[in-house]
Amino acid sequence: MTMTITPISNIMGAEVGGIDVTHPLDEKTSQDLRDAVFEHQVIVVRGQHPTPQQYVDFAKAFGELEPFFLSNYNLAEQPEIYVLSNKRVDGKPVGRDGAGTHWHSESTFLDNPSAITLLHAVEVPEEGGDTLFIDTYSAYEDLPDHIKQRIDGKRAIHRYQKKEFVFSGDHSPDADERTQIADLQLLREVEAYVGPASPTARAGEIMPAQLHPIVRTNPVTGRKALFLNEEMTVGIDGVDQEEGSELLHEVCRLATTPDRILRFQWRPGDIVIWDNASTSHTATYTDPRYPRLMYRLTIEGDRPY
Ligand SMILES: O=C(O)CCC(=O)C(=O)O
Ligand SMILES: [Fe+2]
Repeated sequence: MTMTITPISNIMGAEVGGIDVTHPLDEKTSQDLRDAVFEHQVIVVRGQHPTPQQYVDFAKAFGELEPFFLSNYNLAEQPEIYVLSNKRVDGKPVGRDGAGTHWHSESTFLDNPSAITLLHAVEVPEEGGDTLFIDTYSAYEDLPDHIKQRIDGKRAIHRYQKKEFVFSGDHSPDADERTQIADLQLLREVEAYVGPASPTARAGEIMPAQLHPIVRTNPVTGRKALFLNEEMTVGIDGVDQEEGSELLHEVCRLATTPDRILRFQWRPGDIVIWDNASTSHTATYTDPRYPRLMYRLTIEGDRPY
C-alpha cells in the first residue's frame, strides 16, 4: 500500500491513508509516518481496529512507549495503554473520566514530558467528545513583540493539579451542558469527600514542581513554540506571582482564540497522533448518556530546552 497524506484543515493536521496498523510497518513507512507527524503536527489514521498488542506494536514506530505515571486506569493486558472513558460497569469506572478538559500538552508536570501522544477511538459518542488542538508554533510567532520580550528566556513553574471536569478548554457548552458539567463536578467532590482520595488527587499533593522554558525549541524541527498552559503552570520563575499569573493568562488567551482551533470530530477506529512540542490540546464535554472509550499511548520525550 502507498501512504497518502491529505491536509484536514488550513490550521494544521493531515489524514494519512494507506496504513494498516494490524501489520508490522516496514522501516520506510515508519520513517514517513514520523516525518508526517512532525510536518503536520496532528495526523489521523482512520478505520483501524487493532488488538491492544497490535496498537502497542504500531506505536513503537514513534519511539519508546512510557506508562502513564498513574497506574489505576492502565489496561490490564497491555499496561502501556491508558484508558479514558466515561463508562462505568457496576458503578466502577472503566477508565479515567473527565481527563484533559483544559488546554495542555501531555505531562508537562514531569521533568521529561511526553514527546508524542496516540489516541485510538474505540467507542465514539453520538455527539460531543471532540478534541481541540492549537498550533503552538504560530501561537508563539503571532504574539506581539512586547509579550515575546517578557517571556523569552523565562521558565514557567509546572505542577500537577487534579483537573477532572474542569472545562476551561471548550467555552462553547450550552446552558444544559453547563448544568450537567456542574453536576458532574459536584458528584466528584462528594465522591472525594466520602471516599478515599483518588490517585489523581494524591498525585496533586505530592508531585514536585518542574521548571520548563515558556518558549521551547522543537527537538525535531528546531522551530520555537509556546510551551505553557494555564492549568498546570502556577507561575513564572523569578516573576512576582500576580504579574506572572496575569502574563500567563494573557498569553494563553491569545494562543487559544477561536480562529486558531482545529476541532477534531472522532469516528470509530480513528488513531490520532500528535507532536506535543508543537501543539496543545483539550478534551471537550461528553454527555454521560453517550459512551466514549479511548486508548491513549504516549512516547517518551526529553527535557524541554
Ligand atoms: O480525550 C481527549 O479528547 C483528550 C484526553 C487528553 O488530553 C488526555 O488524557 O491527556
Ligand atoms: Fe492530553
